[in-house]
Amino acid sequence: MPASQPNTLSKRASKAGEYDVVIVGAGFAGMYMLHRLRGLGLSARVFEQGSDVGGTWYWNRYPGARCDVESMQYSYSFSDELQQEWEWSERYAPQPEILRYANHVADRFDLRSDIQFDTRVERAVFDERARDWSVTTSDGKTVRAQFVVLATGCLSNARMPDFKGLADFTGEVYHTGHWPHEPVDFTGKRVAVIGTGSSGIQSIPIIAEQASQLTVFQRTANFSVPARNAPLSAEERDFFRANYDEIRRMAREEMRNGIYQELPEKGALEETPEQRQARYGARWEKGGLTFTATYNNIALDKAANDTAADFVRDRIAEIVDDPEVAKLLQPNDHPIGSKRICVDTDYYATYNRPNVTLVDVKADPIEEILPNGLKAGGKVHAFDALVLATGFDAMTGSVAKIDIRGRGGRTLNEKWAAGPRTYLGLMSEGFPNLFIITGPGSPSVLSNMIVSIEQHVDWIADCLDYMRASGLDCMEASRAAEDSWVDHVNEVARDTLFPQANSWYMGANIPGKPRIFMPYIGGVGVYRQICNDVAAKGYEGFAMSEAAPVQRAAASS
Ligand code: NA7
Repeated sequence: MPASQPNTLSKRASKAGEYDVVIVGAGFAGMYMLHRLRGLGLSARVFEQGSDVGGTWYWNRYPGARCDVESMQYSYSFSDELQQEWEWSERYAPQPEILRYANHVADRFDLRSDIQFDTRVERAVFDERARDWSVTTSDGKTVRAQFVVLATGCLSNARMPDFKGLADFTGEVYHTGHWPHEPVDFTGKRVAVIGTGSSGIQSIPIIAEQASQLTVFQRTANFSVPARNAPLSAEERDFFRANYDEIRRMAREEMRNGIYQELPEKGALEETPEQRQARYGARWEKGGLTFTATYNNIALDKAANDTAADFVRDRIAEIVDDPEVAKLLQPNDHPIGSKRICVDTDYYATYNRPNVTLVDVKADPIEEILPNGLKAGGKVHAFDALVLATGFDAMTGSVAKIDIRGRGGRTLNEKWAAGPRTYLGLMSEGFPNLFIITGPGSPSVLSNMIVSIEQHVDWIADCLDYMRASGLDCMEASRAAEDSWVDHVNEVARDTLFPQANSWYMGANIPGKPRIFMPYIGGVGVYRQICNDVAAKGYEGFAMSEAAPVQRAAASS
């Protein structure tokens, strides 16, 4: 940095226990944030609760765990060497491979030396006089940082259900989001799975192959489409590698959800039933999340949505032999896509196996867990191992676990008691110098997470660079900007079918959680443009303040 340039940020590099930035979490967001900050010459410390990098891919080791976005796209784009050299094995890489990739990135960019593992951030308190944060970790230490970046992940706080008697179950208990590191072998065991979201739907076919008996307890049926997973051919890999520049650009700028795909030009009702059948059939055969992008109004128009939902319900009836079981598996309480659709391998066909039983716990709710099974609707089901595929306190759960105190000692949990409030999903008013990566109010979970992570990290890094160059040391979302952004997020969601589902997008899976549609549904391209415009207008909607003269002097000395 030239000597004349104000250097209000990097003053902290030299003092022990003081950093320009503390990053919470070493998943894909935290790792890339660290890499970018290093490139700016800023000092950063990452605290990670797990014993290694990978975030959600570190914790979610359940059988069959895969990303529902194709690997050639669910991967970093910031380094062309990285994207050219990494060999994804399958269309949807399995969790161990994604975790190996995360480890490769950590090693390749030498990130580990600035990451402290096995350490939870428990508290972060903003000091209004010093305009920095004091961050206390589970090892009892406190460090100071001018900025804190929450890279805590959207699906990182596994939700343990509060079933009566759960603690007294004498067999093995697993949560899909907290799976052991050692292989779990269900061979010859009677296994129960509670939950039929994505984690249940991915793991059930594999558990069914091992277990002597598998009982699936379903409260709500979910829509699932076949993954059509397969090894990637050299030609497929080469196509992406040769065209990555354009593919990534389109995913970022032109696709609503950051996934490169064919975009529909028509609404579902503009075509005849036969034409629709053919189009849905083609997408079904192709497999994957883009099924709900067969037409451009599936998320908007219930009648259009019904045509897609009926198509999937018909496929379920075709695949599942027992009509009663098929009926139970057919979702009928929410529009297709209003909960994240699942992407599976042989899920519905698994119910044709003689060792698999489906139990409807909507009709007969689980009353209690017994030492050797559970009781639902007065009936006892016996099993040796229990798998809880019961999901996450999504989007806000991991932030809420940290005692974050902003201006006037107000906690973020107090501020968010009626639902999260942010400006652009990046900052919350009253909490200066605190950034959230893929926070509520940004496209996050509605998108290819890596596309959204990279966009946020780049925006934050550019912002810190701008602040350094401008002699600024404090930044905060304004109340007015935040209010109007929250209104906009709600307004855009209201025009869609999404609020009709009791989804984790709405916080509806957690008893007592405010029912608010948390992600921004305007699409990643539109959202990126809004964020870029805000930055281009001198970070419009954010209040930024200059470093005190004494701090500037100390910093540049
Ligand atoms: P999800 O999608 O939240 O699924 C959780 C499942 O667990 C869902 O079927 C729930 O039924 C069920 N559940 C939760 N609590 C209970 C109780 N008490 N009794 C019965 N059933 C229960 O989590 P996943 O981990 O599968 O997937 C999360 C995301 O990860 C996924 O969308 C992908 O983006 C990746 P409910 O629907 O609430 O009736």
